[in-house]
Amino acid sequence: MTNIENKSVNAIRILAADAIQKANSGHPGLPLGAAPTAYTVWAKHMKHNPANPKWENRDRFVLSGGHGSMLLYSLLHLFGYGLTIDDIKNFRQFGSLTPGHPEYGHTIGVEATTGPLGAGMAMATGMAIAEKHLESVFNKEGFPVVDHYTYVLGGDGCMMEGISYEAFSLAGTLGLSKLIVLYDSNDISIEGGTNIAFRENVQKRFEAFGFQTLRVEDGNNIDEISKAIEAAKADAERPSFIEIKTKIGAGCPAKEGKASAHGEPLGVENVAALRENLGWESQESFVVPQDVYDNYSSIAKANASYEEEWNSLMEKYFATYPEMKELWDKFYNGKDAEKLFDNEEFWNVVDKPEATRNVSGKIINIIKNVVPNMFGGAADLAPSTKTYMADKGDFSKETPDGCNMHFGVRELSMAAIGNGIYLHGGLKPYVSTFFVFSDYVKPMARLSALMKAPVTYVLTHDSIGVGEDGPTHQPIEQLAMLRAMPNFYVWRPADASETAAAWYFALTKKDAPSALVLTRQNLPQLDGSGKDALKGGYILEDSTKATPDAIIIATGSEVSLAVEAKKILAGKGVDARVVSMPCMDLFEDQSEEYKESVLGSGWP
Ligand SMILES: Cc1ncc(C[n+]2csc(CCOP(=O)(O)OP(=O)(O)O)c2C)c(N)n1
Ligand SMILES: [Mg+2]
Repeated sequence: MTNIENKSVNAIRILAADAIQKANSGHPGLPLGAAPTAYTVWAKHMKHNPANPKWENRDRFVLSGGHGSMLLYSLLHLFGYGLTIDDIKNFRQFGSLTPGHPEYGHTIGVEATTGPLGAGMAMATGMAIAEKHLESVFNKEGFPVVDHYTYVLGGDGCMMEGISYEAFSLAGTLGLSKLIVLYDSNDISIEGGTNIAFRENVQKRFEAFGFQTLRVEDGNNIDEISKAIEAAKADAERPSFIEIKTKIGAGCPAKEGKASAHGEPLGVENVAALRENLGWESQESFVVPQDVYDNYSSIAKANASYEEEWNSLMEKYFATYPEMKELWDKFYNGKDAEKLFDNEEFWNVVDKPEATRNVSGKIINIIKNVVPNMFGGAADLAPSTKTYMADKGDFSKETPDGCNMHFGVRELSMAAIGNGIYLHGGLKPYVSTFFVFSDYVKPMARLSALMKAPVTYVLTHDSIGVGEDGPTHQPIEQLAMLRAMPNFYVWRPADASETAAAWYFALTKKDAPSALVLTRQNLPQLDGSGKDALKGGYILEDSTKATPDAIIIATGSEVSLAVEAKKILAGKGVDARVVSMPCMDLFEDQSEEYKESVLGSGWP
């Protein structure tokens, strides 16, 4: 390690320690311990261009241990991603660009919102899946236009969480050789040494998943870390796992190796001792020597050339294969889904009683012909959830061009992988399971909502009509749970055209996920249903009076019952209106005027 490299690594540590001290809150242990790893990846391996953080072929980096956010913010500042030193000073302050945990869409350069441990591991797996699929769609002899790595860094917590087991079992099966997992292995988590709760051989576990396993004994040795990354990149068959032995809070004498370094400021004296121990030249907080800035900016400049090379490759590629230009635009800026609005077949797939899961299955098989980048599947339930796209192939290690994902029985990581596929860009992901198992999905659906990621959740076997499986398979509180989630659009369509509306909305909504809650049992096709459903709620059958005697609001399988109830009430002199409300969240978004026209006003 050269002197300037050493100083550049220490700059990450000092900025993290200073910011956490100023905020009097945060997690210094990870940034201090993992600074050499992060520097090695970002400065020596990653192809990224701070001047264009959205460059499609950049290497991705996900900080799965989101509590170590200051590690990422230091890198984004030093590499010139636009985070200023004032942003660093505002760490953890309300409204700042440097929130407690990294937030996608809020801070430029953050590839995924992380904080729930392990989630980043699964989202990175999703990114690597997207990369592998897109490689097979676009790459031609001599034109590796999709060709990048996905790095993910996390600690003991990320390794303990079940979601990472799920995701990496799949990653090994799929041979995601561009996925590189960096394990900040410091044997410490919040309550103390990890041996109080975690003694398994993580290396052997990854070996069993089908990963190449590597180990770096000294987490301060950037040459060794770099060698391991070289080996990871060289394996074209398997994803790689690099365990890097580090000390939590490295460099701070009183804190190094101790659980107390994990989640509290080092303390003013210890920050001073850190400076002293690292031989840091400035005693003043937030001061980074010019030669360190220069080192980072020269690396960033050199990196920009990767994108320039790629741009000229793309130019030749599009000139050689003009049809691929059209396809690329469809994948990356596609407006194909909007065309479904005028597609008669899409809006009228059946004219007899039918389960909405079956209707959805037919609709998916229309969508796949119009929207070429549909990519998704189920957690081993596609025959029941009707999510299989006929003739679109199965995505596998051997057939990466397939568009049907087999997630295996792994609902939690399926949802996170769906997020990762979306975050990568280029694909429209959907995921599916039984509605009752949305309990297994929910924490990652929450991340979709937070990240404004339009992932579609197809959740079938709604409500009490699920058959003979019994209470374990009967969703009761799930609807209320999902409806309570902000920025998450829950659809419960009543028939085929409302199911089409739900899909249309899900595919065209740019900044929120949707769930389609679908029946196993047949539902009649209603008169008067259709595109009005795109308002979330509408009058399906009105009363003859300007002010109805009653309004019956129903959703999904109960709408046809409401229509029957209206008839019975009419016989008893009650003139009722029936409102179908397939998506309460979307109805909420409508104007007050519209809402009043449906629900009336001035009710006692
Ligand atoms: C799902 C989830 N559970 C619990 C937490 C709270 N938490 C934050 S960090 C942490 C311990 C993490 O240990 P490790 O990954 O080893 O990080 P280190 O202490 O080495 O920085 C826990 C339990 C969380 N963020 N997410
Ligand atoms: Mg740890």
